[in-house]
Amino acid sequence: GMSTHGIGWFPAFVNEGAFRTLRDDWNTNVVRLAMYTGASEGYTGSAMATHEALVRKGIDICIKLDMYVIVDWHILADQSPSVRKADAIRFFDEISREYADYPNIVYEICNEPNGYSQWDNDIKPYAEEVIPVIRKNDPDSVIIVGTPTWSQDIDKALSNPLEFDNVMYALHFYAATHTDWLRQRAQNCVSRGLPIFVSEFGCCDASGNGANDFNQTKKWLDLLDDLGVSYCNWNLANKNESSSAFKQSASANGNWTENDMNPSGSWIRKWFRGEIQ
Ligand code: IDC
Repeated sequence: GMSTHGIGWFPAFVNEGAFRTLRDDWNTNVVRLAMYTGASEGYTGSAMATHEALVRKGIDICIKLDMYVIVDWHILADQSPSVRKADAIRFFDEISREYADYPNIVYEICNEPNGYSQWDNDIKPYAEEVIPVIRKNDPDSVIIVGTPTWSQDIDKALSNPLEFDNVMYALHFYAATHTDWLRQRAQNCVSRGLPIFVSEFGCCDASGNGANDFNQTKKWLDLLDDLGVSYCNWNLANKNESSSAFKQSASANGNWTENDMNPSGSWIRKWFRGEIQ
């Protein structure tokens, strides 16, 4: 599937025409709704309710279109998910209560812990507080948990896993930055039974910009297909950066043509359609 950019910055891309095109023309079955959760990233004051309303709008569209939807608590600038833990608990309690009857929803409770945020003493305890809140309302939905170092250190989760069912761990890669060594880690962890979900990857470098490396992207996606691991591409927007699927001139409303797409958007659409061997 595709991941949105921050829905607070690119709200127009949360619409039925766009998601329908992703389903029918891009051959995808999941949309990830990225809601940034740092105050410095716009999740503050009255904007919080606005962004949460956009999440609900995106979920409703995915339910209507019979697609999966990943509700991504997109922690990034805050480094540790503990910073907004109280809001996370309130938000996931509300969403899981409202949508308990819909198997479409996948919860992603912390996009990319980074910096000082470590697994054993920070991310795992956060997950141990947030997961029961969701489980109380929605007993068996899939919950994705981010891992240290911008969701690269899945090995930390392998050494000290969570004791809940239906939990998966996030592995994120940017193809021009993360190559053989991180693929090796993915392979090792999966072979040892760790359930992983690549809820975000880019064809370019980790800045979200710079040159695409489709050769490395293909190595990654071939491996993930072999392992049976799902993935979402960053990002569904028309920002002036190479990871944005669309040119700034493109509309947000779907029915896109080649002319609307950046190289990454064009490549990833072909990949999803099985047109790249
Ligand atoms: C990037 C966006 C960029 C934005 C920046 C800061 O592409 O437009 O200015 O965030 O908010 C991630 C993050 C994701 C990043 C992306 C590229 O999950 O939010 O988006 N990236 O840097 N992890 C690794 C790379």
